Amino acid sequence: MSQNGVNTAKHPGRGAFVLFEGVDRCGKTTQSQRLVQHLKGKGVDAELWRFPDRFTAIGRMIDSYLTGETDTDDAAVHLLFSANRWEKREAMLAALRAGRTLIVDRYAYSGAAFTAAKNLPGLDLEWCKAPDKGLPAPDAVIFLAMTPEAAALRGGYGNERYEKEEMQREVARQFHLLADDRWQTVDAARSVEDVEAEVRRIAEDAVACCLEGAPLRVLWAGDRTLQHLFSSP
Ligand code: DGP
Repeated sequence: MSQNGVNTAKHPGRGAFVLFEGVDRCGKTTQSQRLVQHLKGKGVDAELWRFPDRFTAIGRMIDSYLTGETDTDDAAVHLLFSANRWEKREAMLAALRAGRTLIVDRYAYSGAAFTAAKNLPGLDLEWCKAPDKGLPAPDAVIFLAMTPEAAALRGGYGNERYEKEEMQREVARQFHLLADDRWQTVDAARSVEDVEAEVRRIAEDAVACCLEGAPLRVLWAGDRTLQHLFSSP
């Protein structure tokens, strides 16, 4: 029933929401993919999600902004990124209710950190957080810590809008201001296997807590929870 802290038996508890955050090229994609495979191998119903979801109508606008095809006002594009998360909220809740664990590559912390990193008048970190308040909060945030310089050495940045060392340095600074009680910093400069071992431990703990019925919290809203949505009929 229980291996390495993960209970794989059928249970009335909900799925866990495990989030990866970090600067570009810190290894989120590799680690999130490996984690899903690992959890599935242990009999956990797990699925990989990624924000921005570039395949919705809003996501296509975001994609065109990121690739430089279009220019959009900074405040407006910030709200598009947030809307892209809100449009997935119902599906996210339904999956968690069905007992599915979601491993999510970026979410509202990236939303706040990337816009705040632009240091634009009026768009401070509190303003940046506001539109995402009320979304489901992650049960664990795995912050893959890596300096932008080290990240740049990993094959270099691509050509998208934010893939520049100076921007990434400011994003890292903003991320540190966003660390909360669900936040776990993992040194991502180590080998894939070492990072993975720590990631597994954090995720398995979250899965176990949620199986036992840990309430899903509301993002950036203190102790508010969404537990009423998870009660049995
Ligand atoms: P990715 O598909 O994970 O490589 O993300 C694309 C880029 O968009 C990356 O540089 C991070 C940035 N990004 C992700 N989410 C948000 C967001 O909500 N707001 C802003 N401004 N940028 C974001």
